[in-house]
Amino acid sequence: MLETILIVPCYNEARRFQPPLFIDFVDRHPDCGFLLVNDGSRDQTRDLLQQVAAARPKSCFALSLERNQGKAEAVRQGMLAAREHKPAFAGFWDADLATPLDTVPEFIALLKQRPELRLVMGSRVRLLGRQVERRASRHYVGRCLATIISLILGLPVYDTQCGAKLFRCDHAWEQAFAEPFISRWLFDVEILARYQQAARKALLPPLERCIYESPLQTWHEIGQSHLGLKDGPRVLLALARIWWTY
Ligand SMILES: Nc1nc2c(ncn2[C@@H]2O[C@H](COP(=O)(O)OP(=O)(O)O)[C@@H](O)[C@H]2O)c(=O)[nH]1
Ligand SMILES: [Mg+2]
Repeated sequence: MLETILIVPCYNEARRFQPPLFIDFVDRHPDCGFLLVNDGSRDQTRDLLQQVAAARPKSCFALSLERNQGKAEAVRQGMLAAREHKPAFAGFWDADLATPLDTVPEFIALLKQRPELRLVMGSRVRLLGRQVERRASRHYVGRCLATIISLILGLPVYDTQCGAKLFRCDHAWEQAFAEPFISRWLFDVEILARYQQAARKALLPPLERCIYESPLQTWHEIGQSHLGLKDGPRVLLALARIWWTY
């Protein structure tokens, strides 16, 4: 039985994806497994993911979507597939390992030590003595976006967009991934909005008490971001749609 399953959404990741890091991780952490989702890639991603699954068939699984559907749907499909394994915890982790896998056990420990927590999210806070490295432009654009998101959600959250999140597999988690998301890149915001709806119906405690942002020790920006300044209007429009919908 796998206690923890991590969904890794992969789109054209043949150059960045490093099979040995994933295999080594499950060898050191036999309670953990990966569900690797190929999101309609046009390179060798699918084969690479299948190689990992073949190398560790008890803990690594590959899922392949025919056509590219975006990170939100890739993660959602992974979560739906993960439910079959009945894990205690399920999360998603960016394939570039901008957040190192060694952070996973920290997140698991938090969920175990504090039963009230439903979700642990990585938070890219630049503090002295840590290695949280982003280009300055990306840092400031990201901080502006994060502030707007926090205002829209009415929640004092610092970093919704970090690609490292681990959920307790409860009813709220099932509900959060039951329906497709309306945005491709801001689905993290939608997840929080869905948790907030659950809290409003008293199905969850207030989110300030059951979601924990864990400041990362290490986060390295790897490669180009898919969002740039030119996407500003599109991002704001997507946020407006999310605000309207939820
Ligand atoms: N660009 C892109 N990434 C996707 C897609 N579907 C899944 N992903 C995955 O989403 C994760 C985050 O992507 P990344 O390129 O690191 O974006 P970042 O948020 O700018 O760092 C990676 O694991 C990607 O492989 C997609 O349609 N487009
Ligand atoms: Mg990245």
